[in-house]
Amino acid sequence: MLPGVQSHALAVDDVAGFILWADIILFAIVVGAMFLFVFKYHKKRHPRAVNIHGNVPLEVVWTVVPVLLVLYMFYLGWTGYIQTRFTPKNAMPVKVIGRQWSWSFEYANGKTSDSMFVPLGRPIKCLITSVDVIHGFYVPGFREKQDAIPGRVRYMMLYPEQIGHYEISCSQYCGLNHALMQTQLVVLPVDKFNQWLNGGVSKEEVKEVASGNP
Ligand SMILES: [Cu+2]
Repeated sequence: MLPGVQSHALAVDDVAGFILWADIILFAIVVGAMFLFVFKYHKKRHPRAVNIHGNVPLEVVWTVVPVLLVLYMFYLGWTGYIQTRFTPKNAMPVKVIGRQWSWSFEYANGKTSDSMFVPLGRPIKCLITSVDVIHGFYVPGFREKQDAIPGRVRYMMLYPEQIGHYEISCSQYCGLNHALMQTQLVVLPVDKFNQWLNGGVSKEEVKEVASGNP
């Protein structure tokens, strides 16, 4: 898995890790008990089967424990999710447009680009749409994705916390060249970003600035 590059990504990894370990432990308990019972209650040792009519404490335990586990998973997932739904006042809007088969980005001053450039430390409100079929705007390093739906604008928050280049791809199968629908999210120092936004430097130059990081 790619390294997570923002606190939200780490929250997602925490939930995935918790669920994975809960699964491994529950799997070991269930399969372990199965093998134990096959051995312990083999007909050689228990020639006569005994009928059991319920066990209230046991039933309470196997109801309450899974409910608590699932609620805790929900809590972890929810707290991570709301981080991506909350829009801070200083958020910068960037239009994200999906098409067969490329992404383009549009800034408030009308500048457009085929790679996404964002300044370090400023929340980015991606306003995501599509001009043809359904695409999925996906930034794996940030553990975030949002469908791009024709005729609708959906949003997704990004919190760039490290300078660097990050992969962007399409997460909805959208036709022949779906797999090639890739570009980059480039997180720049604020001054470089502003220079690029106002046409002072080329995208090759600013990409150079952010290289050396992931
Ligand atoms: Cu697509």
